[in-house]
Amino acid sequence: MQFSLFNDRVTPKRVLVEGAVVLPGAGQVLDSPIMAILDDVQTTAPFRNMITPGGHRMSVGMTNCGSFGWVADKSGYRYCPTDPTTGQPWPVMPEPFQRLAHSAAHAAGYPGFAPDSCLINRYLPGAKLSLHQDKDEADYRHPIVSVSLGLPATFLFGGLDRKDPTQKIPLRHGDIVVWGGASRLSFHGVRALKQGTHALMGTQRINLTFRKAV
Ligand code: MD3
Ligand code: FE
Repeated sequence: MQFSLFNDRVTPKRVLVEGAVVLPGAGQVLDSPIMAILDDVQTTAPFRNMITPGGHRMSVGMTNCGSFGWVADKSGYRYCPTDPTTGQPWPVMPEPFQRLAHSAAHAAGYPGFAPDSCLINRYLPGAKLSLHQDKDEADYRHPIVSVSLGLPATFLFGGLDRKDPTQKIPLRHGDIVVWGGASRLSFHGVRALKQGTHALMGTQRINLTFRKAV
């Protein structure tokens, strides 16, 4: 068996489906810098509830850091070098984020991952993300690294067809999932967040997704 050496608890890494690897608790290396980093990012690029092309306001609050940020508006979904709400570049991707994304991808079998974008999702109680695919990136050979922080959530993942059955997986503080290979285009979503209080993160769930957008 192989082990993740990121965290104090020595935990096995787990293959969810072909190409998708869970590193339980590995994101806890961000425990000490995370609150200051989020504070910094949202001073420049506040969380906002984007409007989908269908006209729906998303319940998840979003912002970005890195050279490109994912944005939604009435005309579609895309990666943009500037924040549409301020016209300014997104905040630089902090070193601890870059290092974690690179090492998690490496541990999952995807060496050389150099993300140029980090989408930061904030879930308050009731917020959810309906089933979707991540298809706005230029090259699907690059994986996506997701880091869950704060309150636990139920993550849903299905297959390559929207109608494929979904599996439920609980994601807890510090859990990292690396999505590559055959899993890269699978449908996925997040159930409505339940109320609670997390010792470090308070009454929210934060999800970081690291992407090579361009
Ligand atoms: C499977 N975020 O930002 S993370 C998203 O918890 C997104 O905020 C969720 O879906 C969240 O697009 C889920 C897990 C995840 C992220 C990207 C994936 C799973 C994925 C890309 C392809 C396949
Ligand atoms: Fe997604």
